[in-house]
Amino acid sequence: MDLWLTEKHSEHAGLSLKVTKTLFAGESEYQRLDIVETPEYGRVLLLDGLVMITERDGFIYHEMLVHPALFTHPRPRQVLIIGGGDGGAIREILKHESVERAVLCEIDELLIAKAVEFLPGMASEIDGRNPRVEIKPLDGVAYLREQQDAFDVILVDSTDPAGPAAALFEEDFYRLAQDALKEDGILVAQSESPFYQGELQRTLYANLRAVFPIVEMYQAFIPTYPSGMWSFAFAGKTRHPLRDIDRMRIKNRSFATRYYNEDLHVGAFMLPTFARENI
Ligand code: AG3
Repeated sequence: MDLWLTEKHSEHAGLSLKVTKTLFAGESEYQRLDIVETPEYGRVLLLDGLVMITERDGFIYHEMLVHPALFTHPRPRQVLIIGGGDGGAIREILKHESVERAVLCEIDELLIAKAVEFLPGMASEIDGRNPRVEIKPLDGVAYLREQQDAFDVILVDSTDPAGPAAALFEEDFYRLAQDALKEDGILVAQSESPFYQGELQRTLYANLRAVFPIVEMYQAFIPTYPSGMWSFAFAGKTRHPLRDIDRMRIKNRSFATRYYNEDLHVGAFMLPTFARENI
């Protein structure tokens, strides 16, 4: 007998995956957590029934969340990630040799523990053993309130804006982030699907523009997310992701990537007309 899971992306469409095994199913203080095995996408992490990351296409999301900001900043040393309990973004951050400290501010400790247990390829750096990684099991808003002039880059690796993540899409949150960033600071936040969430994007980008002088949207193709077309918001105090990059620094990077490269860094910011209208 076949077992399938479906995530609805709209009232009448969705993504279906065949499931061969359930590795974990449980509930934390904050959300429902499932990790399942699928033949097509490998292990899949779901929060409240929504696909957060898969072993097969997760590299696209994590590379694109991390590298555009870290290659636009002249020398990122202190990096904060809010959310990101699967550890995939931390792994990418640590590939940058300039990074001295990567702080993971993830509210859900059960998520971290289960990622370490069942998603070793992503979560290998969040098991508490890497001295460059600091784990703060805290609410992102509460943590940011205590931080001033502390980070070069802040990455928001959140769920959809419902439940615990809703506050991470608000203007007040972006103001706290701006205060927590140093002079050339950059914030990047996952900003949902331009195809399905135009209205939400317009609010989110207006909130960012109220706070940061430089705001741009870039996109990546992520097959398991709603519509496959996913976006990230880039917000900078001084650095612009197209005008202030050194293509040779990206081309001559000391580590391999499977999606991100010096051409794609530029290309990702070129938007179709309907998406441009959302920012
Ligand atoms: N964060 C973005 C996932 C949002 C996907 N939404 C959905 N499936 N409805 C992923 C967090 C992984 N670190």
